[in-house]
Amino acid sequence: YVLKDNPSSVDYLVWLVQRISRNRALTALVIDDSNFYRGLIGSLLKLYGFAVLEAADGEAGLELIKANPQLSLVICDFELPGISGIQVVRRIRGKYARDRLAVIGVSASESVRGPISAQFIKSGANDFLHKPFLPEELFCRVAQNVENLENIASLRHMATTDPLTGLRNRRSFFDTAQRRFQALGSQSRSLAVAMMDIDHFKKVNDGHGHDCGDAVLVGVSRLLAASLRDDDLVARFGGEEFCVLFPDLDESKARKICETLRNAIESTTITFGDAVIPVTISIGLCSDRRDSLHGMLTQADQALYRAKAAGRNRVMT
Ligand code: GH3
Ligand code: MG
Ligand code: MG
Ligand code: MG
Ligand code: MG
Repeated sequence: YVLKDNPSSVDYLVWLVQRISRNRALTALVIDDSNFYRGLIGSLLKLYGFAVLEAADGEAGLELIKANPQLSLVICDFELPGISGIQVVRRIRGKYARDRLAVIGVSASESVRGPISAQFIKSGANDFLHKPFLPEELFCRVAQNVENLENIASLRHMATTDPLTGLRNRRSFFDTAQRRFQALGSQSRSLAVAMMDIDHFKKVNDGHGHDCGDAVLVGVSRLLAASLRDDDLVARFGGEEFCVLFPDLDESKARKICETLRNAIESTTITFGDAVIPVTISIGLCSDRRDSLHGMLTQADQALYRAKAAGRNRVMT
């Protein structure tokens, strides 16, 4: 992705705009007390395809950040009425990481130019731009920073998502479930975990081919994702194994939900070409919160083993 030869500035900008805004409209916030610069930066960003929000002081800027979680970029002036640009950046970083929201500091103070850029960056800004600047300079900084965010977001997605089913992968399940488990601390709220495994899945692969097996995995995943509450955490744990964390469900409620899931999967027909594939799952459930998350998963796995041994297509605790 390097432009050949020596492109004109206009070509370069058009190329960059196409790259960074290929997925969605990006939103930027300009915090500057100077009407001139706020208007200039805002209109340049609009020209490059950004939706732009503006604030004339730090507190107003922080309010807009809170109200607009889709923000990708903040351009923040150094000298502001009320809290300084540096304080704004520190407050932003208390809540939003550098790899989720890019901040570019700007300042016109010539005499302390070096220290201000360093101060901004040490406080958590991703970059710095000195005023006055050429439009092209602004855009190169913006493009570089937004592109970094997008690359990180796409790596994060790949690291946490199972590519076949779109469900969370095992790593993401452990990270998130562990955080949820710890957040419960000594509260008496209930929690259940279920391990689920498709029955005789090998027969699907052997009888209809691997692509058909994949289609079954996708079908079962869709059904799982659609049947669960927003707060439930579902993941593809491995091959044809899935795992669910149910917050605030005691054993009898969790058992009912698992029974409904098991029944829904048994009743659904998954077709592949002309073949109709019967699918059932076995579920092992643990709702004993005294243990660690790992301990709960081990117990759920043992219950799953018992469900298999007892004839499959059933829920066991
Ligand atoms: P059981 O009821 O005891 O669970 O029997 P099973 O056949 O479901 O279990 P087994 O562990 O013997 O086989 C699981 C199979 O799942 C073996 C493996 O090739 C297949 N598998 C794992 N991942 C994938 C995948 O991503 N796609 C497909 N098509 N098959 C997969
Ligand atoms: Mg100012
Ligand atoms: Mg097995
Ligand atoms: Mg299986
Ligand atoms: Mg298995």
